[in-house]
Amino acid sequence: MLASRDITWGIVGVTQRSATVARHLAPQNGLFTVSERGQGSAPVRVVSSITEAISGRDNPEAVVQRISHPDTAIITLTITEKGYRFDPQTGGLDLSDELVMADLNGSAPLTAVGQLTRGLQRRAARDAGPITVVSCDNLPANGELTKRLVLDFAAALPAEESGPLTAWIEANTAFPSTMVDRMVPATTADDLQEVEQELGLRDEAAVVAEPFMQWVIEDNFAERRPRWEDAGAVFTADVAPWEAAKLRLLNASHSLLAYLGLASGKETIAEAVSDDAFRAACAGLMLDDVLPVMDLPDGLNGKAYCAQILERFGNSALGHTTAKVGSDGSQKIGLRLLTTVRDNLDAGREPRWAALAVAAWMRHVATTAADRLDDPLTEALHAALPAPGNRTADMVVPTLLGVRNVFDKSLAEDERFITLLKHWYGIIENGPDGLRKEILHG
Ligand code: CS2
Repeated sequence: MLASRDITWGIVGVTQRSATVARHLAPQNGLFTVSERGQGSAPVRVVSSITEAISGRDNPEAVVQRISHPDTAIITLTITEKGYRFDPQTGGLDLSDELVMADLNGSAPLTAVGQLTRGLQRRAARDAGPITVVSCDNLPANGELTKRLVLDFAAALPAEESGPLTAWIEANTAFPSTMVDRMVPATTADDLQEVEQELGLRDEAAVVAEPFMQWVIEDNFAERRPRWEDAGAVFTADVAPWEAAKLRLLNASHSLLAYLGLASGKETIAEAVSDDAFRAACAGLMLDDVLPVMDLPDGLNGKAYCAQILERFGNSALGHTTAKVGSDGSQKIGLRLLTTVRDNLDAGREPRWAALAVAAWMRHVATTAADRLDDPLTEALHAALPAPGNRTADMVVPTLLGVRNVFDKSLAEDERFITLLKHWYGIIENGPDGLRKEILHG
């Protein structure tokens, strides 16, 4: 049931690297179910907002066409951190990325930023009117970042194209920032089976999620928008403190749990957080390392927010895997953890728990074979590592700190941080019992 009863809107769904979801949705006329798992779950729901599903990899032209269509008013992006292809050192578009270069050279665009900018370029040519781009990913100032990447792409085009396109983007687009929060693990074969039993129908595109959901959106739209507030979205003038709280408290402790779990054979986040020591480490990260160095949004009670996060992690009906949350670490730890490390060091404090998370990530990288490490920087990370027989704390920590796509120079050279990382790395290496002891009594 549509909360706003407004049926003039619909969604064209676009998949990026894998065409699977588009392939599953097409024969179902875009219909799919959402099943909540855990306490307070609502009954299974059929969602009918998707009018068309396109594989952006197989049909980039259709994506460009859609973006330029006068009926399109809003583009939302949920493409994960690595989908943006930005250079963490500059915050700008990574112009050395092969796919970005190909998109700039005029081939059918395959990157999200390429498709978006080419779509805007055609929209300008068609004079199809203003449009809003809404990033929904876990990145600080995700709206500003997306705008910057689009403008970087436009600026890298030949001068006769880039000038007019940049001017059109400045005059006709809005890029509000948002904070989206809902844990949605990858759907498994068992989930599909369960949904089939509940529904009496097979849904290949079924989505399983926790009951909790939150969407805070900067009230900055170029044109019309659906009444998302009728379904619980919150519009506000400044999303930044909400995003920061989510990234640095929820996502950071999610990553910590994932790497602690991976180091000790825990398959899910719920299993990891049910371990007393790991739960204490998470609470330590949030309460000792993060809350003292950050400003919370008005109206958010820090301690209650952290307690709620731990409770959500404990949802054992969800099956959120440590492998999934631990994937793409090179793209996540900077945003989630290193700001906290920096702020603590600057304040003369010890980022004990944030350093534990980074050390646990390093250990995960050093102990996972290159063909099994799920990370876009696997090649660079493994090239930096010492030979397998030499992967001790003293060897691994400095070599991984040298990967400039992850650590900036000043942090990589901070003796206090290096000492903490080596300390934790050595402890993790000695096995889960010692690790638990050190966390609880260290
Ligand atoms: C998770 C997030 O996979 C991850 O890295 O930390 O996807 C997390 O589940 C969501 O941000 C929750 O809103």
